[in-house]
Amino acid sequence: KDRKHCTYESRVTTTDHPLASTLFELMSTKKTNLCVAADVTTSQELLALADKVGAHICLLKTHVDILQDFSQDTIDKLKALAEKHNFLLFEDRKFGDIGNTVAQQYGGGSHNIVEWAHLVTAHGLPGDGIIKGLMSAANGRTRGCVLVAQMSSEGTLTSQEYVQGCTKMAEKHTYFVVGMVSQSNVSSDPRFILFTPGVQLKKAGDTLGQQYVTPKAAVLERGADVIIVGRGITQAEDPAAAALIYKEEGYAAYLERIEQ
Ligand code: S5P
Repeated sequence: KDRKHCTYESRVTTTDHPLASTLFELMSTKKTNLCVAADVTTSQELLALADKVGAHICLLKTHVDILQDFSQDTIDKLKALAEKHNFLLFEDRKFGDIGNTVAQQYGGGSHNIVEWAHLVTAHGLPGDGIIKGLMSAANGRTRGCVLVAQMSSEGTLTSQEYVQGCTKMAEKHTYFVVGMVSQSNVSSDPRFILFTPGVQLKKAGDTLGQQYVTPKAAVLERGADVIIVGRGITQAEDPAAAALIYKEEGYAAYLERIEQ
């Protein structure tokens, strides 16, 4: 059966990856396909935001390198909030180097990402050594990666051939790759989760090349399983209320899609 028409619930058991199962399970229990992009610059804002939107999301996506005051304490508190509200942590590091380098960036350094992030993003550009490098740093922990197959930004260089290359790479490593960041139906395989950023209800874009579609268009036209929303929520007057709206829009579109 085509991915687009499978329920999240049915996909709990058809994936090869324990974290994909966990994610599908909590998406169907919490009735949400919303991932909030928590692009804020202080730990206080990050934790406050996670607590406000936590009930409405399946994933919290971070860029911890933009925090001015990153610390282990922040991570401990973030983990506690993830437990409290039942969501997973997704560090959008967009690894893009040779295996040996990413293994060090992922498994150590100032952020020790492997220790706390369930999922991380990586570019397919270097070839599958990047996956082998990440896996070597994961060293048996239950961790997963999402390959950036397409981007939401104007002038993106990802050709059809590149996208196919990423999909093939994912297929070869289903025990580590849980899916793709995409802007279209790059795979009909229900094992893969497609994450779509560039989602906003009110704006068409920003001044730096970001391009937006609505939650409905992301899910129904672009094949998103998970919608990623940043400023539409983080810059709203009431982020919790905005998250609820995006959650409802995204989930309604999903319910419509599985019926098609
Ligand atoms: O193609 C992409 C891939 C990603 S992961 N385009 C994106 O915008 N992103 C990320 O999604 C980006 O790094 C940011 O964290 C989020 C979009 O934020 P927004 O404020 O534009 O919704």
